[in-house]
Amino acid sequence: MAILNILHYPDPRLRNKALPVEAVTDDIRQLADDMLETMYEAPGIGLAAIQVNVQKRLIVIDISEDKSDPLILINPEVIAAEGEREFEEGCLSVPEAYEAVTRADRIKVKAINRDGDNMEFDAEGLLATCIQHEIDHLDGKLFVDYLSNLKRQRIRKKLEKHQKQKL
Ligand code: GNR
Ligand code: NI
Repeated sequence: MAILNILHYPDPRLRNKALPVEAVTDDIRQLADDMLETMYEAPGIGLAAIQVNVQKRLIVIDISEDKSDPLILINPEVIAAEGEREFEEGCLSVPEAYEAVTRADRIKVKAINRDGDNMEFDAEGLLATCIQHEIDHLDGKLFVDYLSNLKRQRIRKKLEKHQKQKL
């Protein structure tokens, strides 16, 4: 197990597009386990491989209060969406920024699990929000892209300042 380094906005590597996982190997399972450990340690409720600089379509999620419900989704896709829901989002790659984003409220998801089996399930509420947020990462998209230019610039300037202080 290992804690991985999480990239921070505006790192251009967060704009990379992730490629489909061709086969669920032990290496992929190891990456998923390291991502779960990294997510729990952060702490967060989701993490996409792009955030740890791996260009593969792999996300992990756990919205439980007690780390009891880890979900590993490989090549996840939203195949149906209904309704709208606004939720105050945050992102481990955009520390200390929280803003409302509107997304579908109910989705049908297709993915591959850690055993390499296809699966399909329905998600709603927080889980639906989180899955859409993570799939956006795989396409190089961040929640700040849904905000006004002004809000996004403010967030970017604040994070750039923090990063300079660390150098
Ligand atoms: O930990 C996280 N919390 C969160 C809250 C509202 C909407 C989405 C999220 S995902 C985020 C972790 C993260 O950055 N995943 O990419
Ligand atoms: Ni995020």
